[in-house]
Amino acid sequence: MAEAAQALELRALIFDVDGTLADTERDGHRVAFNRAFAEAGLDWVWDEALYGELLAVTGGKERIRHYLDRFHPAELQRPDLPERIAALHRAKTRHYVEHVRRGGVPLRPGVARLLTEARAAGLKFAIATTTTPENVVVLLEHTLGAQRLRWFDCIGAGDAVAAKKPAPDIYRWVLERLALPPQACLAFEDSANGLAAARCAGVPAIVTVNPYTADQDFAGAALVLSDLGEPQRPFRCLAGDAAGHAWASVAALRRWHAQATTG
Ligand code: XBP
Ligand code: MG
Repeated sequence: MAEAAQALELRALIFDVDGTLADTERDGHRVAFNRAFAEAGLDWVWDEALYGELLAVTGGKERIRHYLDRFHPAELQRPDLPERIAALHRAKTRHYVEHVRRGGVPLRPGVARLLTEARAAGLKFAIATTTTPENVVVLLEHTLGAQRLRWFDCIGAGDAVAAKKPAPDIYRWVLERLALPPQACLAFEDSANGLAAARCAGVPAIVTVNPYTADQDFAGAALVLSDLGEPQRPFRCLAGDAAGHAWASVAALRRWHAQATTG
């Protein structure tokens, strides 16, 4: 007799950062890149529309290289290219960290509430992001506080792995440290690149869209939502079956995880 697949219990939540925990890109990272370019005497300007296109490439250093390839290909011949990109990116990180320290980046709806509830329910937390580790730490410290930063068992970020999203490497790196199988986790992402990374690592994923990613293809997501929602401010369910829930609670996550892992 064929046995029904035994679904694994939900044990951990793995969060992307940029676009998922907070809307960091348009007014945070983009502005920081432009400040770094101006500081270096360069006339490179990434406006909102261009930045939306450049987001197809994850990772700031990789994004600068991609921009040069498209708009200033002669730059790629410079023998000091890796050092030049690294220096620009260090300056960009400094500007971004200053921006977050000034309180310039709030968490998205439902994030702080869900973390508090999920912590009380005994779920583990991890981060899987392509951004630089110090950007993650400063964002979490300035929004949740230093105490709650310690709620995260593992922060997988930036160059911890060679291949950034959509490659699954950062998810595999995190899963190894959590010592959990992918099906015992739920990922939160905002982009097709992030969803691809989670899915390729076998982690079911919920997508909360933002203006830069709303039109992307999220086939394979467990659920696509406008945001995580609050009791007084429900999310909009854009794809999938939210099973009657109107905000992401622990009960909702357990249900969505079961739906995603039992098919
Ligand atoms: C985030 C990124 C990052 C940030 C910039 O993607 O692509 O590059 O835009 O961060 P995801 P750094 O949310 O899919 O992880 O400049 O520190 O790389
Ligand atoms: Mg993201």
